Amino acid sequence: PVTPLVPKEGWHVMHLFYDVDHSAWSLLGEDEKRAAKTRLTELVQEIRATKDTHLLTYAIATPKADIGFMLLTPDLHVATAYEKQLTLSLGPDILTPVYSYLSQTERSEYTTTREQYGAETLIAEKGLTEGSEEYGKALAEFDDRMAHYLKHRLYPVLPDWPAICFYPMSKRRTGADNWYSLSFKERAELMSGHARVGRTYSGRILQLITGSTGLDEYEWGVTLLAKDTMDIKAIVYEMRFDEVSARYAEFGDFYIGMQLPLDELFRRVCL
Ligand code: 76R
Repeated sequence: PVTPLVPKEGWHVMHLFYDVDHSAWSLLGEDEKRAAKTRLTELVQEIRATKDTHLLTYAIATPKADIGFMLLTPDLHVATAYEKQLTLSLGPDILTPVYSYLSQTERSEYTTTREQYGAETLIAEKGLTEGSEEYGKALAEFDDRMAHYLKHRLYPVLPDWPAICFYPMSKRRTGADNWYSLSFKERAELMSGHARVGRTYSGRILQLITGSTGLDEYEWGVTLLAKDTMDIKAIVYEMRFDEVSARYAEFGDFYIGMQLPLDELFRRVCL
């Protein structure tokens, strides 16, 4: 047996994008087509039944790709085995990989601590007096939110919200704009501005930031789930004005998908 390749904390994450080869598909008989779809359906069920493993299935808008999968699982061997099986499940040559991204869930380097968040923010945001009962309550609420947030970063359970947006990004390293030559304090301060913008989208955007330095082309994968594509457009636009993105962010290609159960997904991509 192969020794599992599991990170000390968190999971491996693969974003997989495929084109459907309709000329290869059209050569299959009706029985073969039905058998192929059953194979993929059973594989998806098997993956979803695996411990600590999640799989999102979605249709991609525009011809950038047809089908997208987001796979989260601890062991890189398991992730890779499932990825190969997903690719082949409809038969050889039916699903052609067009883009993929490998990353890991990670805790944030800058997650706001109680001390950082503390008095000033609560007083400014909620008009509370330090030491009052409401102030204590607000701090406790903050602790709850952060505990939940930390757990979500490493071991996320993603909701079935219909719109999914994926793009990779890095922090700039050119000339005077080198994120990696800033001190921790400077970076943490900048990131708190980023988090402030992000928090105003609570309930509308579910974001998952996964780290990919040394694993893939960019430094992070950004996955955004939303109920309204306008919220995706709005948050990405608003963040462009925030210094962290305005000055330091570099982006890869954007993929927009619609989460769908498999039978709907087959219909959507004309299988
Ligand atoms: O509350 C907290 O303290 C968590 C703060 C937080 C961190 C540390 C946070 C909050 N993010 C963090 C880290 Mn984010 N995020 C992005 C993008 O398109 C763009 O311009 C950027 C893409 C979006 C849309 C987004 C949304 N974030 C990061 C990191 C790691 C940086 C590093 O380590 O240097 C990246 C790359 C990144 C990018 N962020 C939030 C959001 C949202 C919606 C939140 C609020 C989460 C919440 O509190 O519910």
